[in-house]
Amino acid sequence: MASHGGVQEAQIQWYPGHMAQAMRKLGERLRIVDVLIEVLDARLPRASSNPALDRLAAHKPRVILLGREDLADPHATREWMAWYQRSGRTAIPVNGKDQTSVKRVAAALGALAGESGTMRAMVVGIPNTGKSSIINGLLRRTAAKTEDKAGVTRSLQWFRVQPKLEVMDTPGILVPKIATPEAQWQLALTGALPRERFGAEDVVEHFVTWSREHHPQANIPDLETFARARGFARRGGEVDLHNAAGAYLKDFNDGKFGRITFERAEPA
Ligand SMILES: Nc1nc2c(ncn2[C@@H]2O[C@H](COP(=O)(O)OP(=O)(O)OP(=O)(O)O)[C@@H](O)[C@H]2O)c(=O)[nH]1
Ligand SMILES: [Mg+2]
Repeated sequence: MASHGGVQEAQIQWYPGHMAQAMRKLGERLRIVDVLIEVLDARLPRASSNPALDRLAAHKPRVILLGREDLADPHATREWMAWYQRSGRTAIPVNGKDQTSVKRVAAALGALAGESGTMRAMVVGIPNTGKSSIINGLLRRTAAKTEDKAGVTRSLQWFRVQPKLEVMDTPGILVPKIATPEAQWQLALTGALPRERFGAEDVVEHFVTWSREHHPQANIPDLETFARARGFARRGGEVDLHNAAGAYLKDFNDGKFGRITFERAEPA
């Protein structure tokens, strides 16, 4: 396992051709876009942001959405909202699967549009944070393709949300090189990296170690315990840790281990 699986050793990175191409196209389309809607993962707002987007669109008005807020620690999310506010930005927590939650995005966009009328917004972010789901929520129908895996949206596409509001869906884009080993396993765990790019067992191991330190009271099982409890034991008593790790990742992202935020905002 260590020879090919170690998260730190392996330097997970994922920057396929469609991302490089999307990044170029984003740059081109930016001129006709009024507002950027950046969808972060509320569980890791720092690691799920893309500095390349900041450079590309430094001067565009931007609404920051803390996506998957239903899976994040609500207290930590409030701290992040205050942090963004202090830095002069608006951050709205969103659950892309919840219509009521997405309505708040529509309201924020409406406020930005003011009386000027038409507005074009571009939805950007790393893979699998819920960009397409949020657009579907705004449209109140399933128009953009969504799926629980990274890299579903492959091209730039406009949707007319209201007579005067157009929103562009874009493919999730990661940085060519993920900054830290923590960010690597956390992005793998939260779903921004496709399963075939990392060793799921290692990712779970990192998470269990992290949770022992940060949430010692929480009832978070190690992989072996989880595997036995969930029936991944093989004949002879051995357990199928590989498939158990896949189920573990799914349970984590279904919120079965509670609402967990990995990164905390610096206090004021
Ligand atoms: N729990 C939870 N799940 C969400 C949320 N938003 C989206 N999802 C789910 O996450 C998965 C990914 O959603 P998408 O909308 O396809 O994400 P995306 O950002 O468009 O992904 P790419 O196109 O691959 O970059 C889907 O299974 C959604 O149902 C959310 O706020 N909370
Ligand atoms: Mg998408």
